[in-house]
Order: sequence, then C-alpha cells, then structure tokens
Amino acid sequence: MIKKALITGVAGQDGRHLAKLLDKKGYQVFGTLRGQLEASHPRYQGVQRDMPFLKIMIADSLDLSALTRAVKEIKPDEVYNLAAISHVGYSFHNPLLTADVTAKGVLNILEAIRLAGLQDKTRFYQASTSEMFGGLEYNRPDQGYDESAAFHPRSPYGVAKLYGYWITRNYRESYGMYATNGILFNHEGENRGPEFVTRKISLAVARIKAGDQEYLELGNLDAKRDWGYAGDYVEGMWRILQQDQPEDYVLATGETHSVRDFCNLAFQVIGLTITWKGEGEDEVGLDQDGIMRIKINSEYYRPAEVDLLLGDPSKAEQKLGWSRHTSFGDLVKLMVDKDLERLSAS
Ligand code: F7E
Repeated sequence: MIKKALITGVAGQDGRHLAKLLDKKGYQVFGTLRGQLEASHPRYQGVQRDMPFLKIMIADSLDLSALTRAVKEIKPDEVYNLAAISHVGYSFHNPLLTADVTAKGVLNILEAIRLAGLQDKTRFYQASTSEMFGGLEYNRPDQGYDESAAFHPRSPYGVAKLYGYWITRNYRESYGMYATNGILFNHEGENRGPEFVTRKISLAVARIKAGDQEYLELGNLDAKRDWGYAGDYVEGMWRILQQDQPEDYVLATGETHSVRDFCNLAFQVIGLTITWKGEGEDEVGLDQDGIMRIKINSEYYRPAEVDLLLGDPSKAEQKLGWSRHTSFGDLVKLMVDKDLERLSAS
C-alpha cells in the first residue's frame, strides 16, 4: 500500500523540502494552499511546476470544514502541520491573526482528524519551534535547550506556538493519538523568504556583488541562533513519525552563531572582508575599501528579543539516528551562491 501524507503549508520553505523528500520515499503527497486559487492561478501553477507530483488541496488552517473535507477525502497516514504565520517580527504587528492561525490552526487540523474518525490511523506532526524558549534568565542556554527545558516565549508567535505544542500533547494524552512535536531550531536555505535575516543577507550580498545595491540595513546584530539547513531537518520530521511511540524531539545543530557572524561569512563569499565600527545604533560594517556595507535600522529591533538560541539535539541523535549534515559555513555559502546564480540568470 502506498502511504499518503498531507502537508499543510506546503508552499513554504519546509513544505517544499518535505514534499520532495516524501515523494522520493514513495509517498503520495497532498498539500494545502490557501486563498481563492484555481488551477490557472499563477501561485497554484508555480507550486505545481516546482512539485509536479503534488496533489494540491485548497484549505485554510482557519477553516475547520475545509480541513475536515480534505482529511476525509485523503485519509492520510501522516499529517505534517507546517501552516503558520511564522515571522516573529510580523507577529508583533498582527498578534490576533497570529493567534488564530498559528495557535488555533493546530486545533483545527487535530479536530479535522478526529471528525474524520482517523485519530487511530493518522500520525500527526506539529511544527513546534525554539521560539517557545526565550529569555536567558529563565533557562540553561549554555548547555543548549533540550526537550525538558522550561518555556518562556518572547513574542506573540512564540506564545501561539506554545499553544500548538500543548494542544498536540493534550490530544496525544487525551485520545491516544500519535501526535508529536518537532521542536526545531532555526533552519534556513535557498527557499527561505527574504523577510528572514539569513535570506535578507544572502540576497543583499548577491545584489551588492551585481552592483544593484550598496549596503544592507539590519536590526540586532548580536542575536545568536542555532542555524541549520532546512533540507536536513525535514528528514528529522519524517523520522519523528516513524517511531513506535509518539514523542517530542528537539532538532538543532548544537552550535550558535550571531547575525554578525552570518554577515562576515556571507560577505566573504564575494571577497569582501567586513570590519565593524561604532556601537549600538551607530555601528556599521565596512568593507576593505572602507565602503559601508551594513548599517543599523532600529525599525528591525523587536519589542522583546530572544538573545541566544542553542539546541541540544542529543535525544534525536540517539533515538532517531538524526543529525544535521550541513555545517554553518556551508549553509551560508549555499545561500549566497544560490542568490548569485539566480541574479545572474535573471
Ligand atoms: O531573525 C535578528 C532578529 O526573523 C533572526 C522563524 O523561522 O526561526 C525563525 O525566527 C534574528 C532575530 O528568525 C534583522 O532580531 C537582525 O534575533 O531570521 P529571523 P527568528 O526570529 O529567529 C524560528 C525557529 C521560528 O520558528 C520562526 O518561524 O535576527 N535580526 N536584523 C533580524 N531579523 C530579521 N528578520 N530582519 C532583520 O533585518
């Protein structure tokens, strides 16, 4: 029997990586898009071109009836709930929408599985996040956050994701569902949206190289993240659903780097060496010819920040046999190289 998987939010970075992985593993892959999309719509066609094997379903995470119809029709063996408002900065400006989509959307898909009578068959993966951890003073960041670390979300996004995490556990405990959380630390790559800092940097570096842009504006350069490659992480998501018992897992690299480190490496790819001058909002990054390449724009500061994220993936390494393959340096290089290639092709 061919296994069937449903991915909500299939058009996002992780959705695309995961759909391709599951297709390779022999699954029949279904994915949801939202909006008034017909097969002739450019967005629909773009997704279909990228993933010709994919069966597209139109269903918004806010619409329980549409989700229930989709689940009833497909009868999936596995559901990966990746649909969410996922930008932390955006969530401060749109906290109610974030709560509806990122928190209640999880309940909707879980309920859709139950309403379809599939709670004993369908395995469920919730895209939980390191943004549920937070303030340095509340945790043990030096050793890395593991599955038992205390939560302290610092954004409407993190708070909404915490609801998703707990409702998933609750459905596991209440109804015996195979419902699990992957607590993923930052994972990036060539498909990352340009509103996230890594892609913002890689795109700007490519444009600077092409002479289309002179400098880049950023917010907090000192924020540290545990950055891995999204392509490595989707294998972990799949493994989380292949175990005998449903459990929650941290997926991370176990290394942390600052936004400043990311900039240094990204500019090195195009032969520019950055020197940092000044402090706080006046800090700038200059290249070896003294040309300003990075400046601060305080608009990108967040009302509350997660200063440092470092994950401890020991459990996933031991129980799932999962670990990341792509180093931090390789990740930066692959993102810049891809943007250079895209620019030169356009
Ligand atoms: O910010 C700082 C910013 O927006 C990273 C999402 O996938 O990972 C992601 O959330 C850091 C923050 O990602 C700019 O303040 C500086 O400290 O790339 P980001 P994120 O907030 O870590 C987690 C695991 C998720 O679950 C989320 O869905 O970089 N930063 N300057 C900036 N960030 C942005 N976006 N833009 C800047 O100009």
